Amino acid sequence: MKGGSRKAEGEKTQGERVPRSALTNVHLYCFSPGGFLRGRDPMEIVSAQIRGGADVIQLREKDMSRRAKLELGLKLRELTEREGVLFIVNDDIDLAIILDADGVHLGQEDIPIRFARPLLKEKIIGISTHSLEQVETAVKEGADYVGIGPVFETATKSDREPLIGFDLLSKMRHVCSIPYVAIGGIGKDTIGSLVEAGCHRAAVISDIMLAPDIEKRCNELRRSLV
Ligand code: TZP
Ligand code: MG
Repeated sequence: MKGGSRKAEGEKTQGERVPRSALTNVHLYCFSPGGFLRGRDPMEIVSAQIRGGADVIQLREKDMSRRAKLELGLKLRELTEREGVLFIVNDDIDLAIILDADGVHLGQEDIPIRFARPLLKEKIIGISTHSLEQVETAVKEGADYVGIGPVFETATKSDREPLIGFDLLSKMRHVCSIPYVAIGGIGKDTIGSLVEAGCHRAAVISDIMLAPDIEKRCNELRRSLV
């Protein structure tokens, strides 16, 4: 693992599986390339994010067959385990179990936590939320973290919910007892206002995928969050 600052936090050692409690130290939440691949090597994109300080890699591939996701997921599992980075699978509980991922990320329309938990046991369950009510429900039902957004306009998710507003984002540290990760339109030009609102965890897709130097951009973003 290259992230010296993360090692200094004393949480992860190379080659050791990352515990669920590592969520506390998550700042930069990153993704597999999805629609941003553009002829590049997906593993190189993810490796660059990890070198730049990604704390989480989520396998999020909306247009891949499950077989292709399995194949990419096997490589990502190996890489993230070696580097001491959390590995989360989007949407697909079966695939998270097959890959022995650290957890799964579920949306409001996916399988509810009460059905997912018995299958996932100690694994991490993250839930996408878009309102205070959804946050409270996710916490009550036993989510390990929530995603909260979209914070800003984004072209990455076509079926996105309305923007959550800074009122809710600023309130989150008082009303949400589990780690929360802001998402939607976050990048080098917007991350400062997130931190001003008391949020130190961000999930970022396009700003990283479209950056001329992915490692450098991740490094900048992560340094803004701590
Ligand atoms: N959920 C809410 S907004 C979003 C998701 C998955 C997309 C975030 O992508 P970007 O490019 O960082 O705005
Ligand atoms: Mg989903």
